[in-house]
Amino acid sequence: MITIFGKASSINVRKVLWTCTEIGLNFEQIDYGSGTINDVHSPDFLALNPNAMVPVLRDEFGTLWESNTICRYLANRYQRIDLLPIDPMERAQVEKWMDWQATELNNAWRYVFMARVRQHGEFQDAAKILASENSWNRHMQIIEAQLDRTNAFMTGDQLTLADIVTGVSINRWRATPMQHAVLPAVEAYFDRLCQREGFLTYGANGIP
Ligand SMILES: N[C@@H](CCC(=O)N[C@@H](CS)C(=O)NCC(=O)O)C(=O)O
Repeated sequence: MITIFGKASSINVRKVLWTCTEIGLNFEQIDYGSGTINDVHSPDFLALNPNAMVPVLRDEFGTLWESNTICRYLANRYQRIDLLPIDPMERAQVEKWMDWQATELNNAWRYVFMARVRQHGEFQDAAKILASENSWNRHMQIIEAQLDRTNAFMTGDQLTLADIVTGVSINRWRATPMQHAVLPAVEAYFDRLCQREGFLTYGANGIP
């Protein structure tokens, strides 16, 4: 049995839940993280992930943390070469977007998301909110240009792990109250993703 530790409101947990759904895996999900009754700082959880963060995956083979690593592991374990191709360049194109999402894109949205969605008191500097909003929109323009090229998914005609990490991020961008750049290719892509059960359940499910 696969167990996913982490709340379904977490963007990083949602990537993993969507990947499981895309592969057709049975799993149990246990809520962990702020806002749930299960504390990531408990000794039991820290033994799973010393970073005190979700998601964590546990299966018969071992325990893993880091959401993108978990998604790659699942695609490899269940031989879903459509989600993570074998050809080195094709695979690297998918991983490029995964790394970019985890580093560049995530850093862009953090401040304005904490301010506007989480309404966190420590994230209320107006200049920083604007800078984060502008940076987030600039990063979204990069996705727009890529989707203009492929006219389908992030790396081509097929859905890959690049779309799972990008899709949850686009949902967050659309659902965060702020000024949004006009991005028609991103909107068409969002509609395309909405045809997938995994995205409807864990991506476009009303949670930013
Ligand atoms: N790089 C990590 C980041 C994980 C992360 O930031 N998780 C957040 C939720 S999205 C978390 O666990 N926060 C602590 C909490 O919710 O208590 C990954 O991709 O798995």
